[in-house]
Amino acid sequence: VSGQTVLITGGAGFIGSHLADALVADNDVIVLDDLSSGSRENVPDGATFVEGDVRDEDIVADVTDGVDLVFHEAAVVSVEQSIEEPEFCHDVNFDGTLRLLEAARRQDARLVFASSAAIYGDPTTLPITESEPADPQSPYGIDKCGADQYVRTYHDLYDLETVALRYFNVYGPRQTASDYSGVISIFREQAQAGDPITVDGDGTQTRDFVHVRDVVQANLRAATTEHVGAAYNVGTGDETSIQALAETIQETVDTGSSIVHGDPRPGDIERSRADVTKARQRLGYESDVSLADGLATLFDE
Ligand code: UD2
Repeated sequence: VSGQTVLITGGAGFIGSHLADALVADNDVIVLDDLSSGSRENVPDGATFVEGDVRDEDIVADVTDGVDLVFHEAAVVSVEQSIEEPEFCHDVNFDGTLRLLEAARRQDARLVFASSAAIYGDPTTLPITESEPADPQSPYGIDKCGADQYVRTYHDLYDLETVALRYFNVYGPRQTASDYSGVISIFREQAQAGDPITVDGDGTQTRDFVHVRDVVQANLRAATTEHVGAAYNVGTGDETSIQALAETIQETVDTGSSIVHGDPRPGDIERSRADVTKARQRLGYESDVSLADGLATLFDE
């Protein structure tokens, strides 16, 4: 990707800012972010930063004027928060995506969408292929599911170049630890403080943890692929239980943290593991970062 005008929504956030880093040298990068979870320092020098919300039609019209390519990463990322505030999450995750699609249609810009493995709910078979029936179990999953369908249908209806990337559990540098952030950043902070590591339920639930570097790679490939109008899983193909994750982090950080078990989370998915064959074949995507290596570099920082 070079010589393009690129909008990254959520570009001050965890995933979007890594994408901005990868693109800023060779493209005109515009970052739209409301700083609700991202921060200004994440935005690389050379990118144009606009503070604003994807729900705001005027701002979206402004920042998309003249763009060639949109990476739509802005979202409420927490499944838990979506259960507490379903309407708010719907406005951002569903309506926000539709707004960006309309803007992309006006500009005839390619749009790459941050979809999610949450759309599959509890899958009927593992590993999960893209043809697994969608059965989301949370407002978050429902909105990502509808938005993912919209993204692909905009290709069919309007011949817009769109790609939906179904992220599995993304982790890496700049993922902040809050009540609503990803489990690795939460466990890391707990362990570093010597506090108990809080496993929800018995910890047998599994996830496919994919490093943000792999997610950036998938996005760059999606930006140039000819295989548009499609959805692709972005994971590693491995699964790790939350209990095993807690133990690894406990041992790595070694501050004497205990592991405690709380109630299972409502709407929590039992097992998740990506089949990444389609992304490999059509996008040339290959996961480069194992969980062991990804955690090692994270804890070296
Ligand atoms: C993550 C993403 C979501 C979506 C999905 C796709 C985040 C915050 N959420 O949802 O956006 O893309 O993956 O697969 O990145 N857990 C604990 N203790 C804690 C926190 C979590 O045991 O303190 C467990 C939790 O019950 C769950 C697992 O860890 O089984 C992962 O939870 P999560 O919130 O990191 O991510 P998930 O899979 O709900």
